[in-house]
Amino acid sequence: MRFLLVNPHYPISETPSPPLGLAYLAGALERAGIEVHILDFVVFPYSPAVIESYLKNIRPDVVGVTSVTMNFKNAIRIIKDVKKFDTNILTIMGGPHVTFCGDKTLITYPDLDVVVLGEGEQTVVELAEIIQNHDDLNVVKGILYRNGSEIQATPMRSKVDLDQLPIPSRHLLPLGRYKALGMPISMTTGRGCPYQCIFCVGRKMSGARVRLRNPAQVVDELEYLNTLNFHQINIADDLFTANKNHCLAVCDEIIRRNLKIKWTSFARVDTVSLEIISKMKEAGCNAVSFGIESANPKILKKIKKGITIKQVIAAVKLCTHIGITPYASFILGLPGETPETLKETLDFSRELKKMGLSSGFHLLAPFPGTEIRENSRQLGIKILTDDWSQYHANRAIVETPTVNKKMLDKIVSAWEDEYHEFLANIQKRMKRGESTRAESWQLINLERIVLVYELMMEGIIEKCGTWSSTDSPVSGRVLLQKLASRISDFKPCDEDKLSNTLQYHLEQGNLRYDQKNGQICWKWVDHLWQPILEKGPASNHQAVGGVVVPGG
Ligand code: B12
Ligand code: SF4
Repeated sequence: MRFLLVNPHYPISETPSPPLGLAYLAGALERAGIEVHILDFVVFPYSPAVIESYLKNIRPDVVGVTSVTMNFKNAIRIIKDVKKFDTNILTIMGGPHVTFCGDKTLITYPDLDVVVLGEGEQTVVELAEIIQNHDDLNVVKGILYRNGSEIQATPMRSKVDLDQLPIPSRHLLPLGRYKALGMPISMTTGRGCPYQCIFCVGRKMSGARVRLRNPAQVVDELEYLNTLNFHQINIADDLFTANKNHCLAVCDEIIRRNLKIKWTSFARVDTVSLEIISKMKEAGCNAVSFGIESANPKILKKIKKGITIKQVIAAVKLCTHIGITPYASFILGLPGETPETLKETLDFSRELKKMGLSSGFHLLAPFPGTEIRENSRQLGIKILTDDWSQYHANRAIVETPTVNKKMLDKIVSAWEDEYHEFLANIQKRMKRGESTRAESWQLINLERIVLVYELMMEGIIEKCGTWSSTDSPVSGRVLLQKLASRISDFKPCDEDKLSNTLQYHLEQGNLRYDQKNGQICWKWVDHLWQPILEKGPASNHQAVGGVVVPGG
């Protein structure tokens, strides 16, 4: 029995982390003795031919694809590729999109066989057993499947005990690529959120009851992640500060072990206090993200956010006082939004900026499963499209009676222009030698990320990085110059910038070369497998039939 799990493409601008959900599923499958591979199109180039070559080499019995709403179309394209290759492969999909529109999805896309609802660790293991024994799918809880022309639903599964789950199988993920792109790595200390924000899917996925992991095991995992040298670790709990005692216990354990770890987390402005924020700071937390959503009290009430402007200001002041960077997320286009409330929110974010808060703005995306979508009419929201690829929250897909798409899109375009001007301004001052070190670093880093992403997604190192060499042994610097020159012959670019970027990644251990059998071969370091918390040697996840598959 072999599983192939796939992460479909979505843009780097969303600062993706290595797909934790897939690593959890893989952990559960591996523990059950089932062979599993992961293919990640966020950091590898996608094409039907690539999928075909993986399928030929791995020969999976089941292909499972994850998706959020905005990359659902990419996910379904992969499912179609799989069925085109072999109709006998069972195709399954899970994640926060299909969990809430599984029936419709199965009806619309006959190539998809099964939808897994909610948490998938136990479900995939049971599915594997059922398929192996040729039993009926109806005994597997928490799925939707096609039975002739009918869509069958099995009873819901109760939520898992987090301490019973295996450590996520991160050795199967191309962590090195995420690290080279400067993305954070994530982990969770608990799942669930007791609040009721009407635009949120997270709470519905993980449940209103907060389930917590043993703090010592949490810190074991943090300690392991720290050895991987990502520039940032993100605690991806829906709400890390949901349970004060747990939050303090995790921090205390980090402090007790004297670990020097930089991490970030999500919080609510009404769940932080001097005690919590000071302890988080002492334990290495350097930034906290708050969902503020709107400055208008009536809107906050309508969306059941349950916070006040006074609490927002207090939380921001508290963080800056203690030395933790506060971030805020606002949503525009919420129920009750008017031109006046938009101005109120934008003005408020400017006020908070003066206090040291950085803000990110999203436009409302009414995801399947949310109260805001289900009750859109009563809430005065007009949903403009069901084209899921538009649900990225960067362009308007809803209107209120007084705020139309044009008004919302204009605000976003203005921010985008402002951001580009900001970067152009640093560039100008950098050329004149007037920029600060931090500004120059910010720009250089951004340019590096863009270049590395292009190199990865166009497969340039793979195309240009292998040549025969009879000279022995040649220094790394010479080989790097040759690589840069081969790349710039292939893809016109600034050779100095390219050389510096390659040099940087060689030094950071993100890029490496082998010199053997008369060949030089450059490659990205995909896997950062460290045996600290793993369950034994990585099994057969390396080269399969000439194609290097993720793993090992
Ligand atoms: C941390 C987080 C992030 C991080 C890291 C994301 C990442 N990919 O690593 C950051 C900040 C970068 C981020 C970005 C975005 N996020 Co986010 N994020 C979360 C958060 C809080 C936790 C996700 C997580 O790590 N959960 C823990 C893991 C273990 O669970 P999981 O991934 O859901 O996987 C489990 C199940 O879903 C299921 N499953 C998942 N896939 C599959 C596949 C198969 C085959 C099977 C069988 C089962 C299965 O089994 C897994 C194990 O139990 C969730 C809230 C939530 N609770 O879902 C929102 C959430 C997933 N994010 C959301 C959104 C919208 C986004 C963005 C699109 C932002 C935007 N522009 O609006 C981007 C897109 C990134 C992406 N593709 O995930 C929405 C998704 C809603 C939707 N329907 O699309 C959520 C639900 C929050 C919300 N608004 O309600 N996010
Ligand atoms: S507090 Fe955060 S996780 Fe909880 S329901 Fe609101 S938005 Fe969702």
